[in-house]
Amino acid sequence: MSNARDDGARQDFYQRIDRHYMTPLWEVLGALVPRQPASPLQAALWRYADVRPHVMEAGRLITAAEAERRVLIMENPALRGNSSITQSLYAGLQLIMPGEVAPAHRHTQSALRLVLDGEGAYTAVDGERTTMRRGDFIITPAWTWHDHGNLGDEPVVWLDGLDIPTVRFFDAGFAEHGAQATQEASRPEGDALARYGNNMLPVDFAQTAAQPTKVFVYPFAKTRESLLGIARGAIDAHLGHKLRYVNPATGASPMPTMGAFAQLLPAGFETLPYRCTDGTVYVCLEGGGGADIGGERFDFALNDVFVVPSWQPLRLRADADTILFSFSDRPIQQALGLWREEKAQH
Ligand code: GTQ
Repeated sequence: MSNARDDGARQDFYQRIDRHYMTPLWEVLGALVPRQPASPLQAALWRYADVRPHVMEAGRLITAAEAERRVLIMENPALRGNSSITQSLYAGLQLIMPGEVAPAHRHTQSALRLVLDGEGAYTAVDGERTTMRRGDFIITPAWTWHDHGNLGDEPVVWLDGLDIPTVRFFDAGFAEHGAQATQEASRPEGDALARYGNNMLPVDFAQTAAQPTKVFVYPFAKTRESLLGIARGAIDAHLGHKLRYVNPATGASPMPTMGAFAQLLPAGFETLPYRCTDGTVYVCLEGGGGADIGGERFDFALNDVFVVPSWQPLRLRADADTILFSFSDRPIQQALGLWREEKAQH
């Protein structure tokens, strides 16, 4: 039993141990070991129509070369100043103007790109270029050289997703600049996809489970074809028609720290409430509709980005045939045995 005298004695005790950089567990145990996740994140949506003018204004204020990467970071409203959209993930909108180059570098952070707006840009990964088309999912795994350029005549914008907060958590960030701004092409465009991404592998190829895939572009045309194909069959009441991107050599996620997904929701479809422990970033690639995130409602249209915190019940509604891309830290949680999901029955 606690009384006033005990409280005084305890406060005095806390102050004395504070000088030794110690603090009592019993005051914080409930928060440290919660009964279920209580994410500090806020659900949020970035309307592309609202933010695009700001992205374009950045294009007039600074060159890609000066910025190295001309990106407007999307920060979770509850994590301002942290460059984080979830606890483990970073997201931003990158702009590259015609004729510009974002110079070659590499880092221990892994990156994914989802092409949103404009044509004519490319990303080069370890000596191979890929033309960036809308909806393409492109990866630059940890420590791979990468640069971007725009050979076309219109601004190109894509979503960057990186594991920056994860790598920062481990204090394991390293980076290097390339000797040249633009990588020398050592393989023709399409080489990696032909070797590793077409249900075949080089005869002498061996890969360990943790290695990222050699496939670094997942063309939207293929993703779309798969989604439309499975949509002829039964639909999942919680997820719609949903697939995950994989390393085709292992079935694991393309990169060890970030998982990526694509789902099709037919016009008029509404999902049953679903929650999972991976805070997730969604992007609307086709159609539009609504997201109910823990009772908070958002409407989304083309290229809008929204974030769903860990363990918040999510309901999605499609007003037209809708394709959503999403990414999260699910592969980390699964590797650690932490990941959980829950499917409500109504
Ligand atoms: O394209 O390499 O949004 O290094 C943040 C850091 C993009 C990139 C970002 C990066 C990059």
